[in-house]
Amino acid sequence: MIEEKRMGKLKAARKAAFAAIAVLLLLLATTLLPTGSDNKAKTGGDMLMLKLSELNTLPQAVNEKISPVLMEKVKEAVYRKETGGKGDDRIDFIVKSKKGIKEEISKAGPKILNAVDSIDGMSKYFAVEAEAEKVAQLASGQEVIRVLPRTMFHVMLEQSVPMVKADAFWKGGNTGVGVKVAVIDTGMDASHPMLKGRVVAEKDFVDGDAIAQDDNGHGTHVAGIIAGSKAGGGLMDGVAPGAELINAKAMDENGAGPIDRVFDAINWALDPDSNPATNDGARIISMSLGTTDPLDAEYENDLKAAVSKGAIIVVAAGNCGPGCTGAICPGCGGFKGVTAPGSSPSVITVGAIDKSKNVAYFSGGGVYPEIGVKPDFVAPGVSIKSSVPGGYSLKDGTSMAAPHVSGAIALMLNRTPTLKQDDVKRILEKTSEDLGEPGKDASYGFGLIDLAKAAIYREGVEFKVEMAPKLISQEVQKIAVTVYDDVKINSVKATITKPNGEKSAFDIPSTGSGDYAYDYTDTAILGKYALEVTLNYGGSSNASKDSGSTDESGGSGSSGGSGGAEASIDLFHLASFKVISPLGEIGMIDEINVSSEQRLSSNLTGNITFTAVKAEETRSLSLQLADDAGKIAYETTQPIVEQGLAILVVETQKLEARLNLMVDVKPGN
Ligand SMILES: [Ca+2]
Ligand SMILES: [Ca+2]
Ligand SMILES: [Ca+2]
Repeated sequence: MIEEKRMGKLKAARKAAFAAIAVLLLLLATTLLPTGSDNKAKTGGDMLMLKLSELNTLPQAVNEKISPVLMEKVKEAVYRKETGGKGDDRIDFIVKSKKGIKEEISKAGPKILNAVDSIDGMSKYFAVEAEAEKVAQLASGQEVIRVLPRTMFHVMLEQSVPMVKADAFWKGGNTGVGVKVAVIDTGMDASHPMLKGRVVAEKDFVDGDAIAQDDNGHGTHVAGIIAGSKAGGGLMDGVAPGAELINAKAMDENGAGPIDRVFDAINWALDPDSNPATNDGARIISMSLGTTDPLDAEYENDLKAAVSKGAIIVVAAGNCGPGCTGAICPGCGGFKGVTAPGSSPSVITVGAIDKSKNVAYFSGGGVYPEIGVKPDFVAPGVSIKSSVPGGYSLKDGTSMAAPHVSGAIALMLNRTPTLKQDDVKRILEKTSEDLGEPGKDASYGFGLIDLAKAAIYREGVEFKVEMAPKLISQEVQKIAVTVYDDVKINSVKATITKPNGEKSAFDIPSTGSGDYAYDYTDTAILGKYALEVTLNYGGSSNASKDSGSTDESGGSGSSGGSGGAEASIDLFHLASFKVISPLGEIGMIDEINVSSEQRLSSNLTGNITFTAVKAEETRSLSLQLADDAGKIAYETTQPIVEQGLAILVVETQKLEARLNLMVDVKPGN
């Protein structure tokens, strides 16, 4: 609700500011203005300064609700107005508020352009048009959460599919069938031979109707890269020719669209029939759009909400790369780096490379505080051939690179439907071809996605290591490795780091199909042993038949090679086990918890608990508490019986006894 009382307070605050500044300006005017300068100039100056000052002296509670980016726009508009500059002082902005207060917002004066649920469904975004000054008034409304810029996105401008090696998935029968990919763009020509039968849902958020026609060409091009198919008579296949497209038109014929429309499109794409019980929502949201404006944290939360609802968001890195100079990259206006929302940590960001795997001059990248390196990956984005209304055309841009990754993820989800965004990102990270500087870098991210590697990548359940978590000294540790998938295993190697830091490396030999076992006998030293098992598999499928089980792993750094040969992949499993004395764990206790406080004070009872290792054995436990000078302040010895969890109650008389616990378990009689 826009509260009248608060509005009153705000006006009062403005008046006070007005008075204070008026005095100050009078002084300035008399000292600084050249003599003879006319009244008009003086008045103009006064007006401007006063207005801007008002904005600078808003009550803190109001000011905090206004996005800094929007505040800059407000000041610009006020400046324009006061200096008699061209343009309207009415601006578009967004009021984020509790739901159901549309009327209150209307009453406050602005024209409501759009009303969209936030993606977490908890609040509402009202896109409004009003005088710039209304921003402060609206921010003072009690039910208003934040007043934000109406961030405008713009779309960014092919044999590229073989470069990401999509056929590795196709051969396994995974072409994206059953996976829905939403494309938030300029619409699609659904009758194009390449897209025939591929579009399962569409909505137009520009016209507000049910037909999301493409009046620009960009969306049809992007759609063809993701899920175009020869099946309907198309010239070529996209990355995931079996995937289903959700056509959400949020961008107009000029390729521009405000953020509320984009969010509206995302909300719809996640559940097109507005029935949570039906499974018609997009798993992947592909956005080849961006803005050079920073994205408000409030909007970031919506992207995060979409991901937590199970969506995987793929965004172009934008076309404001380091090679951009004025005329070449007209949309950048001097900005260099990754455009938003590509710059968001909540999305998978894609840059563009050419056919020689060199980063495109326009491909955005950078290292950002708290976010790290962007983009995350690169994909082909120079001279990409795909569908446009009425035919085909070549286009350049990270807009073309992002849909390669969206299509790739559709293939991955076809094979493993349970993958979430983090899983997908991790698998692509582990399998991408590192380009440029070693490791993740601001030009290439983790590198060029490599679906030949991703198609054979296994993790988790498919590779299991079993052994005893605890051993008595001199016992044999039996390490068993089970491989569940029908893949060619090159080697299973292990390294054990003993408690004294010594390492021993050995092969774990095969004991039958998918089974590997090794008896480790060097267990004399008490303590924790770290085990690392490295499973190497894959490699050229031709070589695999002949080489049998010999070790010829190319290592993790081996490249994809040519002719579609598969690279080998290392998988790691880390584990540890403990070797204890036959008498139990002398001097070692798994867990010690003081359940009261870290400092024991006078008359405080502290509970010290520890987990017993060997039951049915009586021990005694002595506990010493030392004071600041290191002196023993308290000492007790009590017999305890270890059965599961033993509890020792300690009472201390001394104030602030320090928690220098020295707990020593000795075998009892
Ligand atoms: Ca339409
Ligand atoms: Ca549904
Ligand atoms: Ca690199």
